[in-house]
Amino acid sequence: MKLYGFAPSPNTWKVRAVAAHLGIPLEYEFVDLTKGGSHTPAFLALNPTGRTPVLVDGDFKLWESTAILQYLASKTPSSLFPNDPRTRADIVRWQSWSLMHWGKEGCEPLLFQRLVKKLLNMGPPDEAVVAKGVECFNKEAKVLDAHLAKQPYLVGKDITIADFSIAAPLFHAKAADFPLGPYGRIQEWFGRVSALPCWGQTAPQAPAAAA
Ligand SMILES: N[C@@H](CCC(=O)N[C@@H](CS)C(=O)NCC(=O)O)C(=O)O
Repeated sequence: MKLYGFAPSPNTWKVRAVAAHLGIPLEYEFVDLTKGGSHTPAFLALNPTGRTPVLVDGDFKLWESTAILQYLASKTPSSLFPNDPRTRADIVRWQSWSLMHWGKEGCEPLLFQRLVKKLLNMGPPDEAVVAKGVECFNKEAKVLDAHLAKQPYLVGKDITIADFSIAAPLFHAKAADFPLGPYGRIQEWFGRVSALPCWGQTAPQAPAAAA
């Protein structure tokens, strides 16, 4: 299987980390987003939305990182995506929350305004967008922190792909100054998730050497 991605992006990193955790070999091809690499005709033939990551498994092309996580974890039985309807629904529930709220409204605006803009020389952060991002981050973090008081991982006592999805943006928490201070249980949980060797094995190098 081959993954086209941009290593520093949480969307690519979490896919590579899950594959490494499951022992699934992935050939990796770096797509240089800083040079429009996801908008070439060759890339658009893989993903017409022009975004990374994309997984190619034989004649099957799959884009959207959440779908890729589910596909990889369905191929190799483990705690990550067990074949039990309620557990799967619970995992998909947290991934859906992440796509729409935790990631989209909280983490991504702060990542873009405070980190991506700096790396790409796109000017100063838009402080109105930052303020809204901080408000949304706090709103969702309160829910996540309270939930993690009940159990060590999002869906119970075992780690699942929901933990990978929701933890991935937090690797850039310091650089994007996420307001994590009041959320001790999120910090403890992230400590457990990020201690898995698969993250280090697939970690991006310095941004300048993002391949
Ligand atoms: N919902 C998508 C988001 C993918 C996405 O936004 N990828 C970004 C990098 S984080 C990208 O490739 N952007 C290039 C572009 O929009 O031109 C997923 O989870 O795969």
